[in-house]
Amino acid sequence: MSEEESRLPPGQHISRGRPVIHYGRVPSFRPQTWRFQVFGATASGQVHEFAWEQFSGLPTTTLIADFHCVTKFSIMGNEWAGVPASALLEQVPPAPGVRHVMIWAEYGFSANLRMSDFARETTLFATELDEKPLSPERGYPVRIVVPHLYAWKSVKWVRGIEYMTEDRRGFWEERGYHNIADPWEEQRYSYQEEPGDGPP
Ligand SMILES: Nc1nc2c(c(=O)[nH]1)N[C@H]1C(S)=C(S)[C@@H](COP(=O)(O)O)O[C@H]1N2
Ligand SMILES: [Mo]
Repeated sequence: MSEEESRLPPGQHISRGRPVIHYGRVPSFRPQTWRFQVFGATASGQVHEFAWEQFSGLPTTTLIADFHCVTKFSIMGNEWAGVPASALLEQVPPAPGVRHVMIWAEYGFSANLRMSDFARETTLFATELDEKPLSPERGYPVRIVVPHLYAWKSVKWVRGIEYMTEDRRGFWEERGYHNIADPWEEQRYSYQEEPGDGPP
């Protein structure tokens, strides 16, 4: 077994290339009108908006991580750079009862995360892959990367986050995929959920 194979979650194989997958069209980026919104249960009770100039001025970090698609291929050793989720939590703190976060993208695509997954050190709003700006089909100008969960949670073309006191399913979670999506537990489908894993 190679070193990379030893990093594979159960049922996954290493992809040769770097496939691009998403539902729908690739949106175009208009820096003048683009806004990143933090809304829902913010501590201030207000919606916070970042223009592209502001968002791209936030402190960044880098992360090397593997990427596991629920369709069973994994892309190993991606080098991401971007704004850590923790920086956003500091900039716009959530209200005390917030336990979940919805990630919102262009065209209304969404994915939900538990706050504990969102707040992980390795959760990043990536603006670069392998030292270059993201390509349009990989999420330009910004995608979230949540490397410890199946890759549909790594939403491309992110436009905002919603702080939530109650859990709610996102786009794929409503369509039969697991609410939590831990690849090490092979949490692929919603029928595998245990009580407490998702909203009733
Ligand atoms: N906005 C958006 N983000 C998305 C998707 C999508 O359909 N729309 N698909 C997800 C899925 S299923 C996967 S596997 C990864 C693929 O990322 P990649 O195209 O960079 O390989 O993006 C995720 N992010
Ligand atoms: Mo996927």
